[in-house]
Amino acid sequence: MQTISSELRRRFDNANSVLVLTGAGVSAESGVPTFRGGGNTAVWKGMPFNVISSARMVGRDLPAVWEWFDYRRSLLGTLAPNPAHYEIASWQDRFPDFTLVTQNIDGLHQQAGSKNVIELHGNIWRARCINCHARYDISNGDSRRSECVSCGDRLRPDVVLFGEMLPPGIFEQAADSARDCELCFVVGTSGIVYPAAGLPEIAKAAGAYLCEVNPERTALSGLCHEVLTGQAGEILPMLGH
Ligand code: BJW
Repeated sequence: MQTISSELRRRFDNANSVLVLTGAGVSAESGVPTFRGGGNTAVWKGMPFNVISSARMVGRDLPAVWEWFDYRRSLLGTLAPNPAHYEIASWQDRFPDFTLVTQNIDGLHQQAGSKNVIELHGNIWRARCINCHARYDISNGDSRRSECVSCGDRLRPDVVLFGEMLPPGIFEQAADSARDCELCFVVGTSGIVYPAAGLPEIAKAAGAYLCEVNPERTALSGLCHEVLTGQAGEILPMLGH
């Protein structure tokens, strides 16, 4: 059974500024498949996710990209936040300076009550015009329009695919918080997708104490001061209580 070290307990109890970086693993206990390590989303109709979730595929076959995201929205519509999401949401009232940065596009942190979430890779519940970049909420019901009201061009999912830039300023905002934090948690990410995976390095270089929460070792485990081995929904509530 994983325990919390006295060093981490002391730091957690006294911290002013805390940053949490989450990845797909934080939603795994809600039933959202991760990208790496098995699950239904790793392959879609014979295509690996890094092929279908790519800038190239938007150019080549936008309807196929929509089919993949429509399927994932339909799955997500049946799922709910888990204890890890709720625990992280409670930390925004616990620490004077708290930042949540997520690579996830599922919106489950917000559903659990987290505010001001920095979403590095966009949100599956929004569409965006490929021409004028107007954004549309597509969280209500199954229907979504396929053309932009403003300019008539095609819509695409408002998410960051492989080979695409992050939304302007968003990484810089996360990096500023990483530079300012005393304690940084890296939860449920394989830590191989950049620039997100660079945030813990930035935090450590600025003097933060790094703690990973993951059932498996990752590309970032060696960088962390402490590794808590286990499911986020079990480990994180141990910290808060
Ligand atoms: C649990 C658990 C439980 C299970 N509790 N844990 C520098 C070097 C090399 C390459 C690059 C570089 N900089 C940029 C690149 C290229 C690329 C990249 O990083 N490639 C790497 C694969 C090498 N990056 C990009 O393209 C980014 N853009 C960019 O950098 O722009 C500049 C540029 C432009 C053009 C050319 C070059 C540069 C954009 C990245 C966008 C990522 N998009 C995706 C898809 C989003 C849409 C969709 O959902 O379809 O985002 S990819 C996918 O990976 C998704 C995730 O957010 C992201 C990270 O995955 P994550 O969250 O870590 O999940 P998993 O599945 O990998 O891991 C789950 C973990 O959970 C595991 O560790 C489990 O053990 C754990 N777990 N159960 C806790 N209960």
